[in-house]
Amino acid sequence: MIQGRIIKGVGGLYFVAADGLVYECAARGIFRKKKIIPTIGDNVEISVQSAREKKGTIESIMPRRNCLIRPRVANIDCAVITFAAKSPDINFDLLDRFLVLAEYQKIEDIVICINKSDLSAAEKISGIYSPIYRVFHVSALENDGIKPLGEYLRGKVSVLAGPSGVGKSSIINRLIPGETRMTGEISRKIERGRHTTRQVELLGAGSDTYIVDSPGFTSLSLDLIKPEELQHYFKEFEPYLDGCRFNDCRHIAEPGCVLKEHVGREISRERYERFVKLYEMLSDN
Ligand SMILES: Nc1nc2c(ncn2[C@@H]2O[C@H](COP(=O)(O)OP(=O)(O)OP(=O)(O)O)[C@@H](O)[C@H]2O)c(=O)[nH]1
Ligand SMILES: [Mg+2]
Ligand SMILES: [Zn+2]
Repeated sequence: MIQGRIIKGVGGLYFVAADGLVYECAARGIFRKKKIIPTIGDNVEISVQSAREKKGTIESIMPRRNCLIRPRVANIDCAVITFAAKSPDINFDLLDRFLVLAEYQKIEDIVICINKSDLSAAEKISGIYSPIYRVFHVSALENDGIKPLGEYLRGKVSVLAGPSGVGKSSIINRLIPGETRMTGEISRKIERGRHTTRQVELLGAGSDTYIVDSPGFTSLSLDLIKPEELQHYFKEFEPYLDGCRFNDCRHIAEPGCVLKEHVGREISRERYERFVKLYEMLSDN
């Protein structure tokens, strides 16, 4: 039995990196019976059927530290929430949803990456988000700002998540030179329409470093989250959650709400307004 990590799944088969090799593995039937879905990023034990053909079977799956839902990846160290400064413009509702979902998934290290800095400076993002999260401004096109991002991700398993067309694959192409991922640009040249990433895949980026490219999406459901929990996923609210007059203050319209006193000061009014909007949406479900 050897230990490895699932880096890719294709039609019920799993590719497991172990001891510097990649094994093509089937999963034991028991997983399906127990409704356990082997997931990219899983640490697994495999038995090797054929060393020559590099074929094996997944025998067991180690407990997961966390598991992101969109994209579905387990044991993530760092979520890089990726948007573009322009083209497409930043959808702040969607940005906050990504952040909330990452917080809800208990990803310890969450950073924001704003690509296409060649098109706009994205000052608004810095103003609102830099006090809360580390923000990287990069241009995959001009290979600008990529190095500090790469250094930050070294030794971690990271996922680039964000809408379609913001340049996730382009950034990864810069972070992992050599193996070129398909991006929107490339396939326009071969005239097959715009290429978007379809596969979730763990890409090796040096020793102990993995980066997950993922398909972009334009909406993100937060239905799993209870409205009263939402306050815990707005990270900058944390210092002010316990001071309110009512223990179960929802920080919406209650008298004696201390959190609201900090809106427009330590808490950005926009972020607070999006919190209220999300809260109301979750309450309507
Ligand atoms: N101006 C500019 N364009 C960029 C930059 N990075 C990527 N692009 C372009 O943006 C388009 C989308 O890039 P992709 O890397 O395919 O975007 P993606 O986020 O992987 O998209 P999906 O796979 O659909 O989720 C392509 O036409 C890229 O050439 C950048 O830094 N500046
Ligand atoms: Mg892509
Ligand atoms: Zn309150």
